[in-house]
Amino acid sequence: MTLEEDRSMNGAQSLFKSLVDAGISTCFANPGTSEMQLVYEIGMTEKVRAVLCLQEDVVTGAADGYARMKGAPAFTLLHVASGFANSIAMLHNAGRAHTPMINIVGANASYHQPNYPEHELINGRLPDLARAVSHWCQEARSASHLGQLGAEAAALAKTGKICTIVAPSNHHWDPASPPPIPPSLPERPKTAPEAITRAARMLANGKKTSLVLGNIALQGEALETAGRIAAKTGAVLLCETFPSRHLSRGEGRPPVELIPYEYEICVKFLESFEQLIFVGALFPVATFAYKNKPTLKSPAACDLFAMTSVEQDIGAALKALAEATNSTTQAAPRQSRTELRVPSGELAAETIGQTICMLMPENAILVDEASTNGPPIFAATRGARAHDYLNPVNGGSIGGGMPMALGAAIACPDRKVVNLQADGSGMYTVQALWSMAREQADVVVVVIKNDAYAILDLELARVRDKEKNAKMKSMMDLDNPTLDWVSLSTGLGVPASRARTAEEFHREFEAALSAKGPRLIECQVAIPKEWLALEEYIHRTR
Ligand SMILES: Cc1ncc(C[n+]2csc(CCOP(=O)(O)OP(=O)(O)O)c2C)c(N)n1
Ligand SMILES: [Mg+2]
Repeated sequence: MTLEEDRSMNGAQSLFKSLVDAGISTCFANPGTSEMQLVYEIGMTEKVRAVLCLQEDVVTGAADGYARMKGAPAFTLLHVASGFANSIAMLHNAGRAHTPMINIVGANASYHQPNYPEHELINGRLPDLARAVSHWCQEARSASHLGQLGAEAAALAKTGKICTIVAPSNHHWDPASPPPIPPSLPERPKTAPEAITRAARMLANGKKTSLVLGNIALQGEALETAGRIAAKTGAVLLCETFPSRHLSRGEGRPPVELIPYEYEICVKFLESFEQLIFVGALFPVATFAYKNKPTLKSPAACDLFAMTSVEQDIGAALKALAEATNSTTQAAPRQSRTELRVPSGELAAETIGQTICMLMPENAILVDEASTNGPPIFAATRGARAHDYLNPVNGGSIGGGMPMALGAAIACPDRKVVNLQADGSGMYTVQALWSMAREQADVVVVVIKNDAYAILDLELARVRDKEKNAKMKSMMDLDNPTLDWVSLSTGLGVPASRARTAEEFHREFEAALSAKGPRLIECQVAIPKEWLALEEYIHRTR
């Protein structure tokens, strides 16, 4: 019997077999009617773990966090075009972060689509929609095709791609052939030797230079190699503003500074650099255009050289650069542990950071969606115990913090996850708390509550001629009513407490860490004076 003749399974079983055979067995799901055969088959197998999320951006945000920490994809289960549409903001971030992911989007049975086309958007446009945020998207044409697409998607996703399979429901229940053996992964292309030679020359010419790292250059052996090169050549190690994958940092790791997001702060930060060499990282381009401002945040005279892209073999490129700069036996610099005292007084990003630096356990995962309060906490945690740092905002969509923390906790059940969560961003995907409770995800969510979309005050300062009025404020303030995160959290099943001083936070954080399972701490903070001064400066120099 050939593979085509063997119809011992249905399309859904063939699809799941193709994924499981490729080692992809964790599913973040929000199903509907057209996914019931898929739900049934997942229920019938021991091999797939399903995690229900109550909004689709939680599904894709969690799959992003999972894959970044696991280094391998999860798959999502989403319901028709409307469900998929809800998942797009976090898919967009995941795509920009080169996160591997497979989406299974159920659709109406192929023969029924003409009868109820609205479900697939007008005239079955779901694949068009999916293509906008997927590197690869295919609609299954038969039950057997589902398994074939699963095998193809599994191979491609692992190279850091978003793969979406649109799956009409009749192909789930119809008889299907077993899936083919997944194609093997193509080797990543190597960086051209000329590019390595050029970077080595730049590192030897005496100019102030940085190696700007992204993606897997920020982890493991690749980071060690970058550290050796930096120690030998005097280059400064920087990390792209929103690192794709994750950044390994803290005690014992080669220290890497984050390129700031905020335009004016970044321009100042980069002003002394004469050369930037990029290794799997993006150029420091402003996320948005600002009136009368250049788009690059680096100095106009600075020489920017993209040595290696994320598509290439980053580890091999760094090794080659280490050889070209005689750095292979050089010791990499090591971050030392910061010794701190228990902070006291005002609760602010700095004191929150001090506590986290003191107490966060070895090998923790720090998920940073603290927005305006992120940079001081990042600075305060340089000398924390060794940990991995995740930033969800790669594509500029906010709301990834809690979903990503959920996914990271599912991927790494033996590691503590600390999620720094700005209040406005957190409200996009607050449903993630419920899944954390249900899965007993080991996450401490630290909500930084400033009752505002504070960052937008800066952005408004760039364009306003007069003071902001009450109507403008009403579009950026989160008071009236103020959010009660303790109630929100407990209502969604996650025990929560509130801190108003540095001492209270220290106590609450220590208690939260000592328990296993999710906890939330609401931290009421003021908008810092430095931030108000920056707003004033931006307004004056607009
Ligand atoms: C999906 C999405 N919607 C809207 C925005 C626009 N936006 C950018 S920052 C921001 C407010 C962030 O506020 P918060 O998370 O409370 O952080 P804060 O600035 O107060 O520190 C908004 C609404 C966005 N980036 N992404
Ligand atoms: Mg806020």
